[in-house]
Amino acid sequence: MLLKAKIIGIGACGNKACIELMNAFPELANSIILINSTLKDIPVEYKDKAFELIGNFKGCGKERDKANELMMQNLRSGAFDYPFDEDDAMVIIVTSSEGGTGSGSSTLLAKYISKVYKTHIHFYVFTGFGEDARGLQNTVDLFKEFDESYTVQAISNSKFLEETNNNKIKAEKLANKKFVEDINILLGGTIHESEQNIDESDLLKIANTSGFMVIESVNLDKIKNVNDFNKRVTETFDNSKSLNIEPTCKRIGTILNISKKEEDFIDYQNTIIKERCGIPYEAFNHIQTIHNNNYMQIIASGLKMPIDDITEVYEEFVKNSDSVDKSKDMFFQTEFNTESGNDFNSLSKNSAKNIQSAKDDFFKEEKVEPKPSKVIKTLNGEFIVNKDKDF
Ligand SMILES: Nc1nc2c(ncn2[C@@H]2O[C@H](COP(=O)(O)OP(=O)(O)OP(=O)(O)O)[C@@H](O)[C@H]2O)c(=O)[nH]1
Ligand SMILES: [Mg+2]
Repeated sequence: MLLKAKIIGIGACGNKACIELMNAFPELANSIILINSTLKDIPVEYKDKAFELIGNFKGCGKERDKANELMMQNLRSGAFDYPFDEDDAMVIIVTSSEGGTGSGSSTLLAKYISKVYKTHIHFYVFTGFGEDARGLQNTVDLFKEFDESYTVQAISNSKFLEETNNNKIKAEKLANKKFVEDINILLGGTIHESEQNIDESDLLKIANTSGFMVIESVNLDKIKNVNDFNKRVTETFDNSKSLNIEPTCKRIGTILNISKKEEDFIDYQNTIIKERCGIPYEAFNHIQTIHNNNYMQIIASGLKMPIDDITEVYEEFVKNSDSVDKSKDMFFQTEFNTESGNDFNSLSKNSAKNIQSAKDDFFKEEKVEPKPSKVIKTLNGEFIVNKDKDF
């Protein structure tokens, strides 16, 4: 792999997805950390990679507040810390959005790592099947807590249901497989030396761009001509498992693996990709010929956050539960300025001697008590804070 990263899977979903990753790429084992509020579901052979959050709860029962509180206790006491490595290009935090532990504790951990160690944060989120108000609320609340500096990828478990005959377990497994493929692409595992190279710093630029990211892989097996190529790219985006994107990307990387005899069948203008992802500020194209395996992998970054999807989740949530404060609709606004393009690594890592004071600052700013997350509108128009009872 070209890039080094720590990959932290939090909660049951994050744990399972990262175990899949470890099985597929054993060389990543030392970079993977599993965190949960209970380790009972983690198979014994992976327990040495796992950390159980110390506290009063074993499982957070979909309660994000409890998870946040647990994470704060563990960070504050030093029971858990990010094993800082200045060679890490990023920390990838892997979690479901609908559960408690992963959804609720991951954003605090991200904030801590970002503030104290100044390492870039990449979220990989699995949205669920949207079956209950709590899960929908957790999804909206998770997205609201993302910082604009993060890179965020999100794929939807429910988009895999069609190909599994509505079998949810199979859908989750397929989503995990997609995650494994994406991380391999993101970290440069599919890039081989060639004449048309994406190098480490190109990939770092693409990967560390703030905003939403999609990774797609187009199968170019037995491709016939340019029309066929464009058709396959179109189908890939139509069948994307990502939350929906708008054509607003800042950077695109493509990794084209094509045999000599089929290299004239490619649309090197990337017309469809630009239609779907936007005109990038910078494009990086890699071309290689490895065996007879024809494909194009696409990483588009700096996209606007998928506000339409999250608004839809929110509306579904409102339908499912009465009298919820409308201010929850306020999703952060990503601003797209015409940046200079030199900011990709502006987050220079913290030096060891600054880390303790950064920790002190972090804990001073952060309240120990979790913020109450439910605000209910009363008949006379006042807002009262309601802790957990109604949900
Ligand atoms: N893609 C995928 N999704 C999963 C997997 N396991 C659970 N999920 C999804 O995760 C959501 C439930 O969240 P979990 O990750 O189980 O919850 P948790 O973070 O452990 O939190 P609590 O148990 O509520 O404290 C649902 O939307 C599930 O569909 C998995 O292996 N892969
Ligand atoms: Mg759990």
